[in-house]
Amino acid sequence: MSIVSFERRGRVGLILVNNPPVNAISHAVRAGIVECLERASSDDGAHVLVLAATGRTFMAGADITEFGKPPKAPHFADVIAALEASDKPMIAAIHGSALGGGLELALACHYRIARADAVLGLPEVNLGIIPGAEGTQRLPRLAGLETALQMITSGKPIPAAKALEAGVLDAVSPVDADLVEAALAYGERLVDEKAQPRRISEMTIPANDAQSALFAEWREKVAKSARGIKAPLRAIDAVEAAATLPFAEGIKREREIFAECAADPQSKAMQHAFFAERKASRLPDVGRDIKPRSFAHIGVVGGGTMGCGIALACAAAGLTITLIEQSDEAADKAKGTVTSILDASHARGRINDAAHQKQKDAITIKTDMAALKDADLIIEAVFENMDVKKSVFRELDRVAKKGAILATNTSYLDVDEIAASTSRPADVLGLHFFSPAHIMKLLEIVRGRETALDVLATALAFGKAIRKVAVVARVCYGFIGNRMLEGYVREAGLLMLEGAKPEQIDAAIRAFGYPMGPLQVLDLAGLDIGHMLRSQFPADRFDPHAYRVISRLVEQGRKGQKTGAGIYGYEKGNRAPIPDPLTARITREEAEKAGIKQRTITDEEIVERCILPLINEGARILEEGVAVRASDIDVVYLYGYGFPRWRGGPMFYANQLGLKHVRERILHYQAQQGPRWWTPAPLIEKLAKEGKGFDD
Ligand code: T1G
Repeated sequence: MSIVSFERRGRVGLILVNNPPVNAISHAVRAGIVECLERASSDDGAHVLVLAATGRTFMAGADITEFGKPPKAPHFADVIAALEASDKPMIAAIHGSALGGGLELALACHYRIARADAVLGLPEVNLGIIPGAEGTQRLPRLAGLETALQMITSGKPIPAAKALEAGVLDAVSPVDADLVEAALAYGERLVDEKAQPRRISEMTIPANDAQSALFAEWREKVAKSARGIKAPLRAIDAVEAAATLPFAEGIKREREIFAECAADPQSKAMQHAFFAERKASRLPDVGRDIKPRSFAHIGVVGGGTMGCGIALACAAAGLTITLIEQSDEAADKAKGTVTSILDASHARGRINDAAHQKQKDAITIKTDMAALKDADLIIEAVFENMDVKKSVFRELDRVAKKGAILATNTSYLDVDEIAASTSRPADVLGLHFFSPAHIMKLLEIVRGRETALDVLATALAFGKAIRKVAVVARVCYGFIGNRMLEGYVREAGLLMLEGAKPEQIDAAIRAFGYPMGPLQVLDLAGLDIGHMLRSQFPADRFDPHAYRVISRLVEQGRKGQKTGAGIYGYEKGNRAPIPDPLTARITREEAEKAGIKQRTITDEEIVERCILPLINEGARILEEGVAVRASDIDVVYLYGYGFPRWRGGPMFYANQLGLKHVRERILHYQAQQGPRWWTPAPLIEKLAKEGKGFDD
């Protein structure tokens, strides 16, 4: 079937796009639509035309793989113009996701019908750009400024029902009806009614003096939510042009702003992130021919925060869960946790009544491991201690059915050692969730030495089913994310001893683009977590001074927000960190003991000292084969640790800095701090010498 086809059905011409998997609007699609439009307009038997797409979705946007390449005619503007100029009424028939350029093509049509489960959106800001096919000019004219500003600055799609209400759609067809048939019938009706083309570009936005206040309010709101990303604010400028300029000038303005955003490094980073996330689930040795095992029935061992979060994530994906706790009391507590989270989600309107009940019913809590005998995939989420985990796995080995997959949620411990405590190491791997497990998107899949390929394929399919972003790591201390985190936390601790106040460190890292600085995060997660973990390893494994302040705070019961005080103080019921004189005193004492002179430290040094160790450790992870590719490391940091998406991730950021520069700066800190933590990874030495980046 050609990429765009035309056929006449009754008195209606049907233009069908067929460019799997998401009907991305490539050059061939653009040329095909223009060519079919010419054929349709000269077919006298076709009085109304329908533009639709095959497969799982209407056009989901421009073909992002063409970005950065010289654009080839017909350009988007040519296709948009041809559609809107058609003197035969054009109907867009939407199913799946009409996104970006896809929705913009639909707006160039004169009428729009969608299947009830379709979504419509302009997500370009997620790629660091703004809609570039006149969407910023047509959507406000059709749906009003508020709806347009909300959709374009958030990048979030809206469901068909809402789009109908907002005037973006003219009709919605039932999910089980054939959309094309519904669109053709709609076309026949328009023929009977002698309907005329309705061109949005000819509509105007009624000027009113409240507009400048509206744009000012939106600029203030978006400046906060955009967290350093420029595109959402630039999108407001483009929408404002729709309200203040004639259409022809408005699209010129849109094009200028689009070009500025497209040229900005932010958009390169965010497009990198888009593809990196999808690449991460591809393993060189796990082809699509490897069939995943079933995972309909999930077992969870441990009903603490993690266990309940994992159970909830599975319930939200429609899976059945049996959760095991050790006692009736612990089981009741777990039931309470799960119920209160679902009730809160329901109260906030996140889930409807049916989903609320269904997800509650999906989770059965028991106290006998034998209840897991039919589970397909069992996830252990008990206390982070090797002996405890081994005893759980020995029992699972006895109870679980043949072919069941046994996964540990450990954050650090050796998955191979855990696997060796069972008779089925090929069925064992790590599924490292991030807390809270029902919210955080990242899932580190830790493949053991013996993990079978179909077990990996199952884990990848499971990750997609529960809407996680999965990255595969091999076994090492801390896998990818936590292993890199160690250097980040160590340097924050040393910077405190050397004279940078906690609030300066956190502010510098927030200015770099993180939502929270390292010390705020430690107070949020609990200072005792890392403290307890480090105590399980020989002391000389860690820097002798970096954690002294934290250790003393923990010894005084100051474990962070959960105890009302940690590195910072907190007022009751308020999470805002308050610089604390006790921490300052302990820091001075520990600096003196360590013979560390306090000095004024620049924000630039803080950023380099915290970020370069991520890059250096990431390079080691790459050269050891713990991560398959550099972009996987970026995905871990974007989805699990708050690294700013508009910087693409630590490895993408390093490529943009240049590895020669990265090496030089590491050597600069080697001179200041010594070689133990500041020796460039061999891969950085090699690539810097060759003038290459991590992806070369
Ligand atoms: N271009 C090229 N490839 C794309 C693509 C796109 N727009 N969208 C998805 N793919 C690939 C993706 O890499 C993956 O490839 C496969 O399709 C399935 O995707 C002019 C300039 C549509 C909601 O931002 O949000 O229009 O890994 O795994 O989970 O103003 O894809 O199989 O080889 O994500 O079912 C605006 C981006 C572009 C939409 C489907 N549009 N895509 O999700 O599948 S800019 C977007 C998505 C633009 C105009 C501007 C999602 C999806 P592979 P998937 P999914």
